[in-house]
Amino acid sequence: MTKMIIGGAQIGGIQKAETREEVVARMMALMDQAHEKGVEFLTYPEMTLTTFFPRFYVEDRAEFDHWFETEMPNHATAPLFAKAKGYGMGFSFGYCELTPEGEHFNTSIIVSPEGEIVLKYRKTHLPGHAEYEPERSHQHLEKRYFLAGDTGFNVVRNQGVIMGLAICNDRRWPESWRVMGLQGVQLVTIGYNTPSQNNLSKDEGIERRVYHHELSVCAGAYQNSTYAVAVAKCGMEDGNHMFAGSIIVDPDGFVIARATGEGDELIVAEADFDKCAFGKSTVFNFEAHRRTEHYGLIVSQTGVKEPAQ
Ligand code: ING
Repeated sequence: MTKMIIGGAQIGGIQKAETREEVVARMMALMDQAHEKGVEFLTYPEMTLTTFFPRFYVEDRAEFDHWFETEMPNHATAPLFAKAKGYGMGFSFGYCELTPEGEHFNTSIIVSPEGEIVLKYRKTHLPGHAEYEPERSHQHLEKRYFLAGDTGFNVVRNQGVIMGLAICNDRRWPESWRVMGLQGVQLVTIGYNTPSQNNLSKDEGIERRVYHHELSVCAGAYQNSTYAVAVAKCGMEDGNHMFAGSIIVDPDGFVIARATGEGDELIVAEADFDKCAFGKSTVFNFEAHRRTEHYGLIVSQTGVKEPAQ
């Protein structure tokens, strides 16, 4: 497979009161549109099934277990899996996972056209904080409700393409991209829920945050010569705004499709995965150009250690 029509299914705000079934119906409507446009692989956002509940604080975390899925597929999502299988369409989407062992993860999966989960990824980079912090304009408690992911950044050959997963904040960390790049990734699918304002700096407007989002995805795609689909859950959720800006980026780091609104919206582009090969064999021929003997600090050191004087 060298050419494929790929799609991004941007999802507008999901209110607290919205049921899984209502959300899945919205997802299936976008899948129908995608099928009509010949989409063969469709990416949905992070936490596609629920509102972005880490904006709310609860003392007893168990109160929020109802936001999590204990099995996948399940009663609510089975129709989505069936529709995709009927269309012969692969897809990825994010949801909150509660394991039988009681672990809570921010998870995304890739599902093959045959309806099999061929890759599961648990979000590595959890932004925000674990305790209520009154100085913030709004809370961002992913560190309270999720464990840091234990899967790492793996790839899978799906539909003849080497595909990988990242979730939201992961896109800001070059390590996320490079670990997949070192596995030959040709399509990185990313869902995100990004608040439009910085909860510690009211001066950072939405434009700067959208710029950082796009900068991160375009840089990651270019520096690893891979396509990327980055899809938002966005718009208003119970009075809280998250920015849109869903994009499809080619292996040279150029945006080739972009959402125009803040609601449920499909973006589509034709990917020619042979285009990945040129960058991987020239500018980003890792084997020819990387000097790993000088990269040790990236793995051996977590935070910054400045020189003594
Ligand atoms: N959201 C945001 C994101 O990384 C954030 C949090 C925004 C971190 C802006 C840093 C700067 O897009 C999630 N859910 O990770």
